[in-house]
Amino acid sequence: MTATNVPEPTGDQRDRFLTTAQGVRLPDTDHSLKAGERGPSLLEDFHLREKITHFDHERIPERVVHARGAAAHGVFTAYGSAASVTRAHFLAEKGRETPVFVRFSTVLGSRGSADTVRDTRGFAVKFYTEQGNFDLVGNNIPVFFIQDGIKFPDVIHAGKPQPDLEIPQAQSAHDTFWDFVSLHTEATHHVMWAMSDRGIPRSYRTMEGFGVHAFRLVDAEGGTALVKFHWKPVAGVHSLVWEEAQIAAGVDPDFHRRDLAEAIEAGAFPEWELGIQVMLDDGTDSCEGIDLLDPTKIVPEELVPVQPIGRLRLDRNPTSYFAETEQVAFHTGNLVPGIEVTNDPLMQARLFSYLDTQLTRLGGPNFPQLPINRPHCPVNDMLRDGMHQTVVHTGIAPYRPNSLDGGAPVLAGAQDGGYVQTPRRIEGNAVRANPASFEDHFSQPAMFYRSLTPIERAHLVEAFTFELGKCCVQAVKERELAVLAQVDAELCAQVADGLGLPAPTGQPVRAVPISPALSQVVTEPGPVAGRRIGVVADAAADLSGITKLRKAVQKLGAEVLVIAPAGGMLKHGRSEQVVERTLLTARSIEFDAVLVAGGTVPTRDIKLVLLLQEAFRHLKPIGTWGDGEILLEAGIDLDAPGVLVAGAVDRAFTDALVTALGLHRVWDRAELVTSSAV
Ligand code: HDE
Repeated sequence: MTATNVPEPTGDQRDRFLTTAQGVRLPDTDHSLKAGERGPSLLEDFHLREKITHFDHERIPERVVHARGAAAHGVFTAYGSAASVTRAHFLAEKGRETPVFVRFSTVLGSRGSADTVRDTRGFAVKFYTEQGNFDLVGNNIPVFFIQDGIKFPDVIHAGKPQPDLEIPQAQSAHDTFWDFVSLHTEATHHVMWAMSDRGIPRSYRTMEGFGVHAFRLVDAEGGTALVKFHWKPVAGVHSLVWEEAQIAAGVDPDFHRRDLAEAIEAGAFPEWELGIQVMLDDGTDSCEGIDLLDPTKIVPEELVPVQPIGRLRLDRNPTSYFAETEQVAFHTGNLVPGIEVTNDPLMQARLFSYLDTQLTRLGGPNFPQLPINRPHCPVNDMLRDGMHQTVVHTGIAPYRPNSLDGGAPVLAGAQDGGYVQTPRRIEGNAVRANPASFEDHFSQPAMFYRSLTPIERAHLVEAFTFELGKCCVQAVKERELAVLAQVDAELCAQVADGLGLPAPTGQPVRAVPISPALSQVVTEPGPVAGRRIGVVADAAADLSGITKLRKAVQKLGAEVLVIAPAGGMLKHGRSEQVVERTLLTARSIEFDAVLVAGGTVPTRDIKLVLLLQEAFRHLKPIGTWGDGEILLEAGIDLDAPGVLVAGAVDRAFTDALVTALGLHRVWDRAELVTSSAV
């Protein structure tokens, strides 16, 4: 065989003979070669040695942060509206479609940790553009803990499990984290977001994403603007309640990963709009007094609106977790012409870190050749050799200038699509110091707190009280209370109350603007695509009512799952329903609403009672059709907000359900349930 007709490895093992890595067909993979049936294994058994050796080396180091993640393929479609600020083709050309791979993650936990822990979420997007790969490596929180990348090892060492016993896993509720953030008060803004509902998203599909730093965009004429990137989920911004997050961490640690994959599988493709806040690049790197180089600050949307520039749709699950989700390597330095960096000291450190960390994690410098990392445009570099080189380069002159390869490769100027940096004046003394504008650590945290609705504030207070309540060192709690006193006296007093400690007083009240965009509670119902309604039924239930309900909500992309005492099929008259969950396998966290089908025989089965009471406590719409007896048996107040009882499944019933689902939670019910649950 010549090199040209060697078959490409397909990775598909179906309908083919099992072989060794050398392609030798194998008759047996269950028994090692032994000296007699009862004898020792023979060293000459090449199959045994290869199989065990490869297995011994199957694991690679997990990411030093963001180890736990889930990803999907999709497409980004540009609106063309960004043409006025950038020459990057994938953003500027109306209707241009660019393939993407998006990885969501938690930050602190190990690769096997639970999805629903309280943490920041990563939102990393690789755009395979025709001008090369662009990575927008963002988070679901628009600010960061630190202003200078040199502090990154510190904040991560403090947040990771404590080094003596390696506990707690995947959470910030411990002394070292609060020790650090109470001493390093520039972290306060990020901490406020992490303790808010943003720290426990309902799903990846309902998270906002932020580029965090200001980027410099360059248009076709060389004009520049500073921008902040925002991803806005079409499904709305929604969160879990704390008890749900805790239950999910045990009952279904893959909660977010499963949700993403199942939504895509069901055709409820998650979508986001990409938007930019555009600010003047006038040499001051600031906007209305906000330092754009300080990654602990936002620019309120009311001040600079987010302008939509394109749409992201995730429509394909990975086929190999390892090859794709684990081996994908994001890098903030993967930029394309028209997108440049700024002097933000956090961004500057990241430009070094990502490429560096992949060398250890992916075992050498050739990881850009891995299929998931490969650009979709031609690559013609002069990088050679190294571990795991897969390209068979031709030519003999991987250097410039050369004459032996005819002077190739040639260089691209701006007119050929080359990445030509915009000249920018840089001067100053070499100093280890921050500008004075980085000093205000409390005004924006105060703005964040005061922009939340009362229920969101209550959640924030509870989160602080929980996390500090898990700390053992009194001085750490007291110091964090002193920090909160600087943010807001009411917040501080409530947390202090919960901890049983005195609240520091005497801090001036800060006059801060309110930014309604910071609240995620909606008053108008949003879309319900991808939402799940659990319907409890038994053989006596009105199964045709379930069919009607399913038809009504399926049109909107929502799903009905039947829960019954046992698996199999339910049959009643001429109606049938497949049982998707039993009372043993169902848990309330999976559903956005829980109903009981009319006619279902009332029971006090504790699993049913728990299902209904949890859904009630977590402020989900619940309901039934028929006399409602079964809800009463479970102790549900039929007059409580968001409890839907109707004679039959009719238009009014399904409309009320869809409206309640679209509002995400029945917030009016909050005061009826104990605060510790929600
Ligand atoms: Fe990262 N970060 N980061 N980070 N980061 C990594 O790169 C780092 C920061 C973010 O799904 C690492 O490949 C430094 C901000 C995401 O694969 C590492 C600093 C933001 C992901 C690294 C930051 C992020 C990472 C670990 C401070 C939001 C997961 C593994 C200067 C804007 C990407 C890896 C994925 C991953 C370094 C701060 C987002 C070590 C030094 C701010 C979403 O290179």
